[in-house]
Amino acid sequence: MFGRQTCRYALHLVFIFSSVLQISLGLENKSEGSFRDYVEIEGITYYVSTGFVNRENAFSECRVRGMNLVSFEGGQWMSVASWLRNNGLSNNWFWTGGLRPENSPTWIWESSGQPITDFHWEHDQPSGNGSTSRFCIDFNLDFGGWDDDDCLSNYYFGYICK
Ligand SMILES: [Ca+2]
Repeated sequence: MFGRQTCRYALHLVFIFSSVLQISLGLENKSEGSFRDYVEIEGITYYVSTGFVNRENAFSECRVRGMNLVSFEGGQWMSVASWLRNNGLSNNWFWTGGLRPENSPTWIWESSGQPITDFHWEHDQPSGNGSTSRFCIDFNLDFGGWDDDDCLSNYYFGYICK
């Protein structure tokens, strides 16, 4: 009788501890700005993920969803940046679909092949000028905007599909 009561008490404690653990893990995720979902911004559907992947996998994650890594045309950079800030994701790194092909001086949006005309580089970027490698655009709003990295570099960032 006593044993069963003790056992029930112990199970109750385990339940409480696991609830507390789930709550604290949830808070931790939130403070790290963890996010993975489809969002609509100014009438356009994006998929935003803070999961850490290299450029190649970011590209294929978007293709799997029938989407492309994000391009920013018109006022889309401003509206997406504003959405990210409002959702606590201004200090996350994201891969975009912007790149400069090998041996080319021209930055393009990979999805359309169109030259990029409106840039939002960090003050000391792009740093890959002079390299003949294929460079890809990523960004972090709190760092000040766009950065360029070798597309084959093993940087693990979030990504945005469109
Ligand atoms: Ca750079």
